[in-house]
Amino acid sequence: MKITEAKVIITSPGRNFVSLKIYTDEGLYGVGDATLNGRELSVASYLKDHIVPMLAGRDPHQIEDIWQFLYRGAYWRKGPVTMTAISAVDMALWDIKAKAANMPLYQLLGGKSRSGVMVYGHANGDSIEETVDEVGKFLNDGYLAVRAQTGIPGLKSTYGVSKDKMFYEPADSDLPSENEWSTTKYLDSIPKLFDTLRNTYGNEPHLLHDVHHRLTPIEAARLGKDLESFRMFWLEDAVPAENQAGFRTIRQNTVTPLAVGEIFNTIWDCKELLEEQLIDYIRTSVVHAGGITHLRRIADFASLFHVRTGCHGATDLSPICMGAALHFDLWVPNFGIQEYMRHSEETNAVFPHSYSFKNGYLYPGETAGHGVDIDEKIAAKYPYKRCYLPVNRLEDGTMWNW
Ligand code: GCO
Ligand code: MG
Repeated sequence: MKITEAKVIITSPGRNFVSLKIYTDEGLYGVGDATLNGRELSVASYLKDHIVPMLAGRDPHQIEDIWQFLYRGAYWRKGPVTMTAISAVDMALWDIKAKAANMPLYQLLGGKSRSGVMVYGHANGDSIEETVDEVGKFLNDGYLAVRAQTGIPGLKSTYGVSKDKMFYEPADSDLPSENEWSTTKYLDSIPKLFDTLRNTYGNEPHLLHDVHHRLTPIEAARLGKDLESFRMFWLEDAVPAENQAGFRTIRQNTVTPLAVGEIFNTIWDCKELLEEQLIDYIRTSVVHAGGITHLRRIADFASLFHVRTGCHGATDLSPICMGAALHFDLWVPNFGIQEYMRHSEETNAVFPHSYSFKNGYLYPGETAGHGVDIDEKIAAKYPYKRCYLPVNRLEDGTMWNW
């Protein structure tokens, strides 16, 4: 089999998605997600201008060799743009290989390790009371695990609290909107939220929370301690993680489980975190961390250190990424949980897929490949619209982490 051509498809059914479609001389094609929220066109150009011209004529079955060619061959290694582009190629090639074998992708990875993939949903509200009600709705819908984010008294807006509760969307503006942050106000609110949640729903539901990179290690250690009796499933992105050693302070001071990695793009971003057992869940995704090929390498390394997977699955990762992630999750021995932030009806129509939700679990389906396609006619109805994530400032105006 030979690759004949590849095409980059940009569509914006409510938010921007970049996809790569790779065609072969045997009539089979594969699709991969190439979406990098807020920087979408840079990956589209990387693919169109620099990768697509090198694909024609290659054997699509040589996934590993093509991965190494694109990674080593760029000379400039790593980085979100390069790695998202490589991920898209990798996802599309695994799709082709599985279609050629006439098997769902998980079979090629080693088969099922479990019957379904436990997912967590996103509940949020302006106040603790509203957030508690929203968590209840997810539990009623059958979710076994829910992430809870709440508005902070005294702050106009904060990460994770949305107007539309069902299809929450953080990138909403053609120029970055500005949020305001106070660590003192935040640290005061969050333990009250989880105290109320445990009093209302007991200890059984898994509860998660995303700090979204806003604390220092010592502040994160304090929050972890304050949350200990509420038995969190995880505390996510407690600090920015460029300095992996920073996690030592958090780790030495709390037994609250730690998750990190949605913005990592290679194994090098988490090597120290894993080797030193500084985290419990690694959140690297199929789309931003080098596709199935590289994610598998990260997960295997993590398994040596009791670290489980918890792949990023926000709405800015397209259904193609979700489909591929579910096959990975069904196989990966050290699976922890999968994030599942529901896509809108418009998005689902552009990306017909075989995965489905039931009683807290997602199932990838038995379609050959990763089970997600792109309907180009519907996709063409939604042209690209520039859209940024917000930024964040302290109350005195100092730039902070969003
Ligand atoms: C999450 C994430 C998202 C990101 C978004 C950025 O845990 O799902 O933190 O909400 O902010 O994916 O593009
Ligand atoms: Mg997050």
